[in-house]
Amino acid sequence: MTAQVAAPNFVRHQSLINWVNDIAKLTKPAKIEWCDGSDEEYNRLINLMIDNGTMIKLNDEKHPNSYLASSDPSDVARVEDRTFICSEREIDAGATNNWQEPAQMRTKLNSLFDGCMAGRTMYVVPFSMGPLGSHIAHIGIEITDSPYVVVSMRKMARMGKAVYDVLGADGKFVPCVHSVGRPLADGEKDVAWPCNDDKYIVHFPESREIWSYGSGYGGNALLGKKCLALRIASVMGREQGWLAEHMLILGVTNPKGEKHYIAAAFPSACGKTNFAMLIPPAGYEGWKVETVGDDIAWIKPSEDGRLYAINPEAGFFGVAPGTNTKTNSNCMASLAQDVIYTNVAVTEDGEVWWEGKTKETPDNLINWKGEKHDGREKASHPNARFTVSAAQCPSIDPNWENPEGVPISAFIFGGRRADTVPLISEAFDWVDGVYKAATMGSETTAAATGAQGVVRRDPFAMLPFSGYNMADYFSHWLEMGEKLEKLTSEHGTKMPKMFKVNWFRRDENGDFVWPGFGQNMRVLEWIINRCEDRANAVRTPIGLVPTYDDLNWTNSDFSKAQFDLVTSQDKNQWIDELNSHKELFDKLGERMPKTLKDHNQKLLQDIQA
Ligand code: SAT
Ligand code: MN
Repeated sequence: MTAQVAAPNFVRHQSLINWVNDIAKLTKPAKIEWCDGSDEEYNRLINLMIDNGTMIKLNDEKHPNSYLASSDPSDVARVEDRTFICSEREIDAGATNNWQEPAQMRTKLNSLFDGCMAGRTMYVVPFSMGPLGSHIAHIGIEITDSPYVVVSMRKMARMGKAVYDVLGADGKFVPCVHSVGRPLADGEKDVAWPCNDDKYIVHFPESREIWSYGSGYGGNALLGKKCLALRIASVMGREQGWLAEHMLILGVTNPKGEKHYIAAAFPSACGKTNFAMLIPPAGYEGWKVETVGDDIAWIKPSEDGRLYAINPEAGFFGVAPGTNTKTNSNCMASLAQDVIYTNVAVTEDGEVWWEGKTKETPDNLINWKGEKHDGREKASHPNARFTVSAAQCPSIDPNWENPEGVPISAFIFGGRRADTVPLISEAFDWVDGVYKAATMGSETTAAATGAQGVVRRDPFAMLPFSGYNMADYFSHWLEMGEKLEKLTSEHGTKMPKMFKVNWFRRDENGDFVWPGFGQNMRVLEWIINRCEDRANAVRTPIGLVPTYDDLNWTNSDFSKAQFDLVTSQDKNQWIDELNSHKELFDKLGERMPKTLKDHNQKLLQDIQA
């Protein structure tokens, strides 16, 4: 039997209603629920999940209104090898994306989704990426059979009834279909975290559709985030002349009250959330860092050549392990109440814990799999997460919901590299900046399934997130630069500067040398001063760099010898590095812009000279 429920009167969009009924016909849920984003709905779904064993309520004194969800041990991270970009032509997906012929993929999806919601409720979730009604926002409707997705979307996006007012009778939306892929037979009891070993995260860039099957976790299932705000939005941005980027946005104010906004790209689980919420260390009295976003930036050029950025999200889906009051006290304060945790550990009296939260491991700990913690395995999963509204962050920027966005003074590109890449370098110009971003490398983390700790090229930290050919993506950035150069020279405005950082250099014992976290302020200050044309830099073959004396070491015991270690440039390592950039460029094929290939050869000559 197929459920068919008349749409509630707050939905006036007939083709949306028809689409919902078509999906219901295909997926055959027991019930359809049109979500309104109310407290009543949120609490009801939370209670449903508590009854079903998906979640527990945490100690209300320690964690008011907060819950812990535990996923199936096989469903803990993004599945990049099961993520597909099904453009009409394979070349438009490019060498770094999985591609399948769209008609073939549709046949596959039709068979997967046929009856996949049997015995379950199908939720219709309206959401806006970006402030509701803003000219830069985009609306999505996610159909899902997971109540975990519904409650998470309410924190991560502007979700609820008001979205339909913006949409009206014929507004545009991105259709997103999600199922955990675990139909229930008549009378069958549900499992705590339904999912399917067979997973498909599919994007059709031309028709701007998203279909996700088999996973209930994070970026696989909360389709507004990586799927819409990065993969689909990157395609829109290329067509419409803007950028959808895997970047945090922060604002830095110096004691004189001058404020600069910076956007920074790092791969998943490389400290974006910590950097976005940085607390200036002792000696930086009068400085302030404020948070606009911690993961995604949509960036548009204005008529005078400046770039303006918004955070399309409304919440943080951050990595818990390693977070504590020392590494990120703003984040810890954001977690004071109303949090959904996933895959962290919990004490018997309902207090959450993860590796690095406190020095001592508490007694009576239950690990993320629900077993008594015996110290042999980690208590929380390395990709355990918190989901929380951004509005709860004490460092949230007063402009974080400004629909016009914030003006960007500089871009930072960073990766996790034990060697080769120095702490900080500034690009010679836009092309060199695009080159630095295009050739980013990083050791892989637990944010995605697969081998961990191996260096892979992750251009712009967008390797898993570009919805189109990476070579075309580089061209889009190069063209953006040409456009900005023209506009900024016409209007007397400034081009954003570009920098590359590496907080993760290690010594011969494998220990991190740079203390990171709040100490990154010293690098940030130099960056701001470079933007204001008042800091010194030395030219090296691979970029403009500060000397030890160019950074502010007030209240720091970081020595010149340590600085030399984290900023050293080894000629042979760099020859290998540049050759591996060339390998990436060769792999990206015929559409790879010649400008970047030539730049690679020029750098190779300079380093050998
Ligand atoms: O699981 S997510 O894709 O949302 C988080 C991440 O990998 O950055
Ligand atoms: Mn991310």
